[in-house]
Amino acid sequence: MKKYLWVVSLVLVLGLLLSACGGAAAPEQQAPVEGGGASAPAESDTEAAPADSGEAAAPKDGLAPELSVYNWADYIDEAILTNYEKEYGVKIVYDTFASNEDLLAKLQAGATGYDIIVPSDYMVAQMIELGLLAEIDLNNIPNIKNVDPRNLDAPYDPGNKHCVPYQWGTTGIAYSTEVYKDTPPDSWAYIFDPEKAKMGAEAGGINVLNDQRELLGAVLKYLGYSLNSKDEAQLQEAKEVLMAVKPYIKTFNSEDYEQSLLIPGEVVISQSWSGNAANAAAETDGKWAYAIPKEGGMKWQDNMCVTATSQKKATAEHFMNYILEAENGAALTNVTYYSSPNAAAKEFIKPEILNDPTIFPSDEVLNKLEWAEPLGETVFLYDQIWTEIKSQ
Ligand code: SPD
Repeated sequence: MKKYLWVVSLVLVLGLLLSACGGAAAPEQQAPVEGGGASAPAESDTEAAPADSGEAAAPKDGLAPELSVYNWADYIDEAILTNYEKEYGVKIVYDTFASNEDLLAKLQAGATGYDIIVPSDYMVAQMIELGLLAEIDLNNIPNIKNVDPRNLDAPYDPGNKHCVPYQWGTTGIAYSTEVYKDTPPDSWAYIFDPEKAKMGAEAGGINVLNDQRELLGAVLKYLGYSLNSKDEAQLQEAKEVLMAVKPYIKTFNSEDYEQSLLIPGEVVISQSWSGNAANAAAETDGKWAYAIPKEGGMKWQDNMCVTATSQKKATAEHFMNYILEAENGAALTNVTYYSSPNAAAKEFIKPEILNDPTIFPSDEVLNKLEWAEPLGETVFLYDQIWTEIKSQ
């Protein structure tokens, strides 16, 4: 927090100096500012820098020439970015992260080059508390009307003062239907019980999400506890469970594990987000399937938010409004296979996706699942246990 304030002060002082020299551009046209030694996303780092041949068009309507978006891996329809660039002349610099904690660490290290970020529910609350998010003006995002009211005004951001919904989903188990044809994994035991984990390892391999809230949360559910547990004994027990199966875990991967599901024999079972699993199922004609364990798991919603350091709030709000257009909301889900919070998008979503209960689960299934909540001071215990698990 202190470091954050220091960086903000530095940016303000630099801004004042520039305007005193008469050389400052209009706020929406300033380039991202680097801070604290952390780098802003370079174009060569981008996952989906849209390729546009020829001269870039001038930005329309007073928009900034460039906007930086920092999102989860495998979570965009690249055509949306290209179309936005063509339509509005705003170049999108796109970069990805692996977990909410990685995103937070990046911002806390002083990176100030990101305009739009996509944190999940509990992380939105944490970031608001840390002063890392700007307030947005919903008058500039009229397509908010397209969003299902059930996805708005969540406890982590009352009144959507900082963020608007992007996509939502669940966390469960993706499994090879060939390997697990007689025993579809209906329990986290298939990953966290040493005997079953050994079998998964011998059959090809187990992947778990490289995400501390997700992985510790799944073990806590397996043990019959809340995934928001702040009880030290329960957390130590969860750590022991993980340490016992660690030798059988082939990869801790939450970024490109979907690709590894498609390589025969690479992995046969994986802790997975619903959309990645549904994508693997579609791409393999059902050689992969998805199950929500009987002990329950996590439901979550990711959100588009503007960073407190962004100099391009109006352009960021314009882009967020574009994503919330019905056709764009549908295009996102048709590519990512995650659930859409956009009610108006539903008529454009492919029927096989809209009717897939792993992508749009019933209320009965959703009621078995828990939202992750901010952990307060206990976050340090989670950090410590996570470091021990990863390093031992
Ligand atoms: N591949 C995209 C994954 C998005 C997952 N975000 C939600 C994580 C909640 N813990």
